[in-house]
Amino acid sequence: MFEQPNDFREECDAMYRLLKPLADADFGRATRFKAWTINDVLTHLHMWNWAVDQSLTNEAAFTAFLGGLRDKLGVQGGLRAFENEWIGGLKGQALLETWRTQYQLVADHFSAADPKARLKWAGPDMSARSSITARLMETWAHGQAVYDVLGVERADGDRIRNIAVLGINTFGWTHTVHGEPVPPAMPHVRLTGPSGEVWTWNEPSATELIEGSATEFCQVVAQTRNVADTKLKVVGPVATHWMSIAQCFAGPPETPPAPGVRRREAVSVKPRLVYFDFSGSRGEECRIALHLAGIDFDDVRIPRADWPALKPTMPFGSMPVLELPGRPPLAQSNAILVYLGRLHGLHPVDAFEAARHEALMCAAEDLRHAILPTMRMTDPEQVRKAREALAANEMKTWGSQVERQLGAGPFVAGAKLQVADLKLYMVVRWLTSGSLDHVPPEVLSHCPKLLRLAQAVGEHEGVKGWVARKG
Ligand SMILES: N[C@@H](CCC(=O)N[C@@H](CS)C(=O)NCC(=O)O)C(=O)O
Repeated sequence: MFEQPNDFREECDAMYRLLKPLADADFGRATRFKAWTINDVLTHLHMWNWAVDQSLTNEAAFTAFLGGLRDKLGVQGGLRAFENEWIGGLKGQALLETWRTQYQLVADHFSAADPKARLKWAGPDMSARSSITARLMETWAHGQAVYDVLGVERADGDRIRNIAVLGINTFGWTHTVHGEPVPPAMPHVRLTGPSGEVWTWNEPSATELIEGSATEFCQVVAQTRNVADTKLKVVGPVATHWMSIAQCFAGPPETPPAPGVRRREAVSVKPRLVYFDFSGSRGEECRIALHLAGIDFDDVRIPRADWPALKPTMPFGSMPVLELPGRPPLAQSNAILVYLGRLHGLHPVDAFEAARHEALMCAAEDLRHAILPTMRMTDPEQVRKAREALAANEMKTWGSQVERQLGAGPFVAGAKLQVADLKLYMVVRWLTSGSLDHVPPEVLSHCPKLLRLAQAVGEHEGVKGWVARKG
């Protein structure tokens, strides 16, 4: 087992998550990479993912594909025209799903392969490890244009170390492909990875040196940014020249983009709260918190039918998930609420008081988890018994326990609404709504403070504003 197939899968999953909420028409948007559309990028990645899979699992099919490609390249309008014909008009979400199915196969097949196995490719044969690393690099490099056109700052993982290594290993190739002699000594390279880890290569040197963000180094060697558009510290003639022509990919010499040409579009990127398309439970409490915090966010609602495909790409296979520009996705409703609460004055500053609120929020989650199995039962009689038992025991006990922890109110902290109140409100609203079969709406009638809290949240101007806004 080697790590690159999984790194490849994670890079693809991240882009899948980015693209899944888009409308079909959005895939036609032209990027800053040779005006390729998002459809073009996915088609290109998909065809070569398919090809690498053939190379691993069915060499004869790969050879036939390559022969066909070479025959047609001469008579057709180049590789893009070939790829367009190959994909047969597939576009938008349908293309996205096809790309996803194939990248998963590639990741599965390479995970089971011998990393040293020699595989055929368009250029010289490569090891399985190099082949899948090249697919990771291609996905990441072409992905940059997609993130850029959508105005999203990508949250990289340390898996980009694979691309940095490719950049280092292609120092000689970069010069050779440009018809230049390879300098006898490489500059010292010192990069900081996305996690803060520092990676170094070659002998320390103050006179030939490249230093800075690993992401920016990878962008330069993959030619998705001009070095002048980065904050990399580049010292010495060898380092300076290398960074001006670096090319970590095969093929003829390519000229890096001119300064300023490849960049993130200046669209204002809103935070996104991703959840199912209904106005309750963990998603709704996070939406209300965002609204109370005054944050303009995209309320992304995932249709049930799309969930099975998205589930494995979520941090914990569940929603809600909060996506902030340049950050990895944040899951777990309590973590989201506390994060928002801390930043926007909706959570106590005092550490102990904050922990007390968090305990109430955890208890609300415990109760939800106790109810969950009854949502999956199919036998009506079994549901009835289980719900009646819950109403008589866990729900009553939970209500009494929370009640004991409430003060003069109306909210947990007194006069000021906090995220813990939103959590309790959403659970109380659910239990007392009559929508949970066999749970009487009076189930919490022994908890006047808790009921008053829920009423006060429902009557809070900000909360009412959110509800009214959603109609
Ligand atoms: N502990 C998690 C639980 C998340 C959770 O179970 N979410 C439900 C919706 S409320 C979900 O995603 N269900 C679909 C699934 O698990 O496949 C949290 O608080 O966010």
